[in-house]
Formats: sequence, structure tokens, C-alpha cells
Amino acid sequence: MTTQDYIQLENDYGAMNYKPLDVVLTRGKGVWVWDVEGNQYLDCLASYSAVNQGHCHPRIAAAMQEQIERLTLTSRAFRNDQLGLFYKELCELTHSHLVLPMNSGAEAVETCIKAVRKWGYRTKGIPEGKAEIIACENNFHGRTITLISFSTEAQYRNGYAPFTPGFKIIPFGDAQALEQAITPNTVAFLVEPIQGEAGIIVPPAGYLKRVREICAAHDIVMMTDEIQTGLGRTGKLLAEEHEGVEADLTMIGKALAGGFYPISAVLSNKQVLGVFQPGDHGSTFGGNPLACATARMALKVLVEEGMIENAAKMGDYMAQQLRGISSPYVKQVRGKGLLIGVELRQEARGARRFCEALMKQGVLCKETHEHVIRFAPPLIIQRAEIDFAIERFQTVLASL
Ligand code: IF1
Repeated sequence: MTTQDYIQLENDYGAMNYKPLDVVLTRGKGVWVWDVEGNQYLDCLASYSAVNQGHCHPRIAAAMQEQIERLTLTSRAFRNDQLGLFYKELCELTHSHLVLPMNSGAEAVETCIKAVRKWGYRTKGIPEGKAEIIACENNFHGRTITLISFSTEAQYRNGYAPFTPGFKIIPFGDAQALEQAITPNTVAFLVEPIQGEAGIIVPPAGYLKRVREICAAHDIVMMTDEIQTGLGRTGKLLAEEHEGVEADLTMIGKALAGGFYPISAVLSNKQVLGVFQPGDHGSTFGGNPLACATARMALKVLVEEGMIENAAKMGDYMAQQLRGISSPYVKQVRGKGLLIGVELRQEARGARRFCEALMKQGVLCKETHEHVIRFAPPLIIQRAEIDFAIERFQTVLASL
């Protein structure tokens, strides 16, 4: 079968909720992937940061394989011998007190929303049904009805009403706006340390620190969505560490099992997740032994193999090389660690055609909104591979 045959199959039988680049991948190793025709590409998206550890990492594969042959799913009706170890290792790594495992990022965010509402009613005495959560303009937290209820992106909401009430929107990066938006019914503030989908938007220095202070002063829960920024992506285990703060609730997902398996988690202090009683919340697959065993190894290699430090070092290098490119099309290079956005000027006529051209040159990137190209390779990338990407990008910028 050819590339066109595979695309035809997808088009004939699949819902059209995506418009992927026309490359059909069949194999991956480290930072490289191969299509069905045998062409090789440098992966500069890393599955939206779900393969931070690189494709098909052998140690994660082995841990998963071992677990697959032993026990995969018990449901939470019974205990399993991986869950507690996963909790302990994750808590020690992130200085958390409690963990709640789910499957997707969106489910982790939903879990937080449930937890902080219950926390607000129980501990703050907010009248039932009145809890308010503050979120930011241009946020991205997932695709469920509740999460799109406070999206400010028309396409994510169009046609999906009615929505979930109880959310208030303020500008991102504006701590004063947060302070002004708080009412006696506010239970929490939800924020991405760097807005990913919005176009890799880095808030002003000191923002999260100020947010931490404001949340503490008003006794509201600070929730950081680190589903994209967490697990080494920005050069720290969690992006909030750049400002030396700890949120009350932190959501992680994506690379938690190295791209082998969907698993997400809510990390918390004792107070907030402590509101859940047996039966209050759950999931068939959340916390299953296969997910836990895979995640345990994914976390271990992330730390042991120096991927977080490498993300910091290579991220600086890549950003510096990108900034060194002289092209009338490039407006700004921004980001932290290996989460880098290159914003193109209006005259470039959209980032998509650059991503298509980069694909033909052996580099896989994805546009974010209309004018931003995201560079977010696996955290194991080395200088020579970055040089390869930069050289190809320069070629593409010069040729279009
Ligand atoms: C798609 C974007 C990235 C996330 C943050 C929660 C979730 C995500 C900060 C939900 C998910 C994904 C979803 C994926 C594309 C992708 C994405 F372009 F949409 F914005 F990464 F940048 N919080 N982001 O980034 O996690 O439920 O998907 O596991 O929807 O196509 P999920």
C-alpha cells in the first residue's frame, strides 16, 4: 500500500475532525520517524510533547512488555502492586502529597474542577451551585463539554452548546486581573505556565509567583495545567519550578508514560484531593497496572538519562539558532526549554505551507493557529539534529 492508499482509507472511514500533514508514519526510534515509503524525518513535534523520552524508548518498551505479560487491568475494585509504587515515586519526584490517576489530560483537568468545587463547598462554605473558577483567555485544557465551556476559541465551542456554567475568563499573564476577578465564591484559578495551543505564549517573569501569592492571600486553589509544559519539556520537571512556586493542584499527562500509553495524573497537597471519598470519582482504566508500570519507567528514564537537563541545554541552543536565522518572514522566536514557537509575519501567508515544505525536507513540525510554527522535539535531541532542523528550516524560508 502507498501513502495515498492509507490516506484514502482514513478519508473513507474516519471522521474528519483533523487535517494532518500527508505523511503516513509506520516506525519511530528516538527523535526519528519513518513513513510507509521508507522516508526518514526528524520529529519536531514529539506527538505534542507526549514522546518527550523519544519514540519507542527501549527501557520503557521493556517495562511495558514485562507488565503486559503479567497483569494489565484490575479495575479499582481491587488493588494492584504497581499503583502504590507509582504514587510514591511520583510524589517523591514532585513533592506532592497525593495523586489521582486518570487517562487523558482532559480527564485530569475535569478531576481538578470536581475537586476544587467540592473543596470550596466543604471548606469555604460557598453556597451549593455557586462555586466560580477563574481561567485565562486563549486557554487550552481539553475537549470535553465542560472544558470547552470556558474556551475562548470559537471553533472549539461552535455548535456544542449548552455549556457548563461557573467559569470566569481573565487575560493571561495579568496578575492584577486575577486579583480583581476574585469574589467570595471563587474556589480556584486554572492556568497553563506557558500557553501551548495559544501559540507558545510565555507570561511575564514573576507572573506565577504573583499568582501563587494572590491565591494564598484569598484562600483559593492554584491549579497549573502542566499537561504540555510538564515532565521536562521546558527544561525543568515542572515549568512552575522556573519561578520556584508550587501550585496546590497540578495536572500532568502526555509524556507520563512516554507516549506508550495514555495516562494522566492530578498532583495535590493533602487538602484538595483529600475531599474525595470512596465513590466520589473514578475511572475503569485510571491507575491500571500497565499504565503505572509504564509510567514508572518513563519517569525513571526522564530523570536518570538526564533528559530534563538536556531539554534546558538544547532548548537554549535551538532557540539561539532559530533567532540567528535572518528571514523577513520570522517575527519572533519564543518559548522555554524545548517548547519553542516561531511566529511568522503576515507576509509569510500562514505557517501551514512552511510545515508542508519542511516535511518534504525531512522535518516534521506543526503549525499552531495560523502564524506560529511549534518546535518541540523529543528531549533527547542532540546538537547535530538541531543543526539539521535549522538548516532545513533556513532552506524552506528561503525557498517559499
Ligand atoms: C488535540 C493543542 C497541544 C493541553 C493542555 C490539556 C490538554 C492538552 C495544556 C488535554 C492537550 C493536545 C490535544 C491535541 C492537540 C494538543 C495541543 F494543539 F491542541 F494545543 F499539545 F498543544 N491541557 N493538548 O495541551 O489533554 O485530553 O488531549 O490528553 O486536541 O488535537 P488530552
